[in-house]
Amino acid sequence: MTDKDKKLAKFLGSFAHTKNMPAEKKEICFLGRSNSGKSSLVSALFQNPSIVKKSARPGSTQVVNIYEYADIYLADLPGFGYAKVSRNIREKMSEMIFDYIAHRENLAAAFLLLDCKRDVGQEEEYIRNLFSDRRVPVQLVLTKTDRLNRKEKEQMKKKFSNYEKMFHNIIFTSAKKNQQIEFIINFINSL
Ligand SMILES: Nc1nc2c(ncn2[C@@H]2O[C@H](COP(=O)(O)OP(=O)(O)O)[C@@H](O)[C@H]2O)c(=O)[nH]1
Ligand SMILES: [Mg+2]
Repeated sequence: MTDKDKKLAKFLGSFAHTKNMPAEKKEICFLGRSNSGKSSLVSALFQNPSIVKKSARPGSTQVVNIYEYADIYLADLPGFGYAKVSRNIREKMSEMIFDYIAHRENLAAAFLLLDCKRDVGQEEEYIRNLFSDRRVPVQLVLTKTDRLNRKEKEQMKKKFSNYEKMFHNIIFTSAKKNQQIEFIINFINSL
């Protein structure tokens, strides 16, 4: 697919509370650890990627960036996993994420991103369970697959096949190489 096949998006704003977010359209969210590739993936979906906001540095206000994408909203959530020492999973994540998952009424689906060199951790399982309590389907998106050679890719796919029951879909992507970007766009359009 060429960049012209992608859609123009519009930045709607950065929000620190779910109650302030626009809610006229259905929404799909992107979340994952810091540096998992959220902003890069969102950029890869747009014909005008320069509108995508860079993620806030740790310590600064945690916000959700919302984009209008044809008939749908796309939400880029704050990354989690910065705090190295914490007693429980919730402390590793911004309250914003819990507020969002619990209260965002127009949520239709979630993309949970994970660097393909990592493994599904407690955080990912925890988040996945929060979404299933709300009956929101979660797609596990493995990112940066261009960093693996053919053999590593095979091993990686085998590793993640253990999680097929846990997720609605498992998608192997590279924002850099435009891998499976069309699949994600088609999924968004199908909702
Ligand atoms: N090789 C490669 N690097 C990527 C890809 N996607 C993101 N990155 C890199 O991973 C880092 C984190 O990406 P970013 O999109 O900012 O992650 P975020 O913190 O989840 O928003 C950056 O250095 C990106 O350039 C990809 O598909 N391939
Ligand atoms: Mg980001």
